[in-house]
Amino acid sequence: MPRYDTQTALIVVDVQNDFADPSGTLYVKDGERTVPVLNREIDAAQTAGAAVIYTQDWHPPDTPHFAKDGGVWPVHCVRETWGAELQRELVVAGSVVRKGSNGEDGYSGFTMRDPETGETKPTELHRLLQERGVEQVVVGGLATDYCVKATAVDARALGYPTTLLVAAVRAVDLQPRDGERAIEEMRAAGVTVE
Ligand code: VGL
Ligand code: ZN
Repeated sequence: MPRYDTQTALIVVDVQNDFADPSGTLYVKDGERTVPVLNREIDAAQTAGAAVIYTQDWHPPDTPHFAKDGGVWPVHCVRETWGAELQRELVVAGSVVRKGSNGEDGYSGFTMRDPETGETKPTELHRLLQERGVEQVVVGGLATDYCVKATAVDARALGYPTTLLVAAVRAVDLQPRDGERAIEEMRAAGVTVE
C-alpha cells in the first residue's frame, strides 16, 4: 500500500543546521544523511497530495534548556541564527511549526514544556493537521531519541496512526544505544516502525 494520500501528513522533525550540519553545535552523527531520504519522501508525499509539515527547534538565546542556564544542552537552534535554519539541501514544501520560542523544552512537535514549572501547552501542529483533515502521520528527522520520539509518541496519543521512517532518523546517543531504545519505546507506544 502506498504510504501517502491526501489524509496523510509527513512530519519532518528539526532538520536544522545545528543538528544536521557537521559544524552544528549539537551535531547528530550522520544527521545530514537523513536529507536525501527525506527529500524522496517529501517528493512522494507531494505527488500523492499529502501535507508535508516541518518542525523547527526555535530557542531564545537564554533558556533553561541550555547547560549554561541550568539545563543539559549546548546552545543550539537559537531563533534567527544559522544553526536554527533548516538544512540547505532539505526541500521545503509546506508549513513550518516552531517550538521552544518562549524558553520551553519543546521536544515534541505537538507540545511545549516549561522547564521550570513542567507545564505543557500545545503547539499549532495538531490544529494544522485537523484543518487539513489529516488522519495519519509519517515521521522522520532529528533526533530519534528526543524530538522524533516525543513527536511520534504524542501523535499516537492524539490518535493518529503513526509510521516512523527508520532510514530517515538519526540519534544523539548521549548514552550508547539511546536511539535503539527510543525506537523500541515508539514501537511500544503503537508506532509502526518502517
Ligand atoms: C532536540 C535536544 C535538544 C531534538 C532538541 O530536536 O531532538 N534534541 N533540543
Ligand atoms: Zn532544543
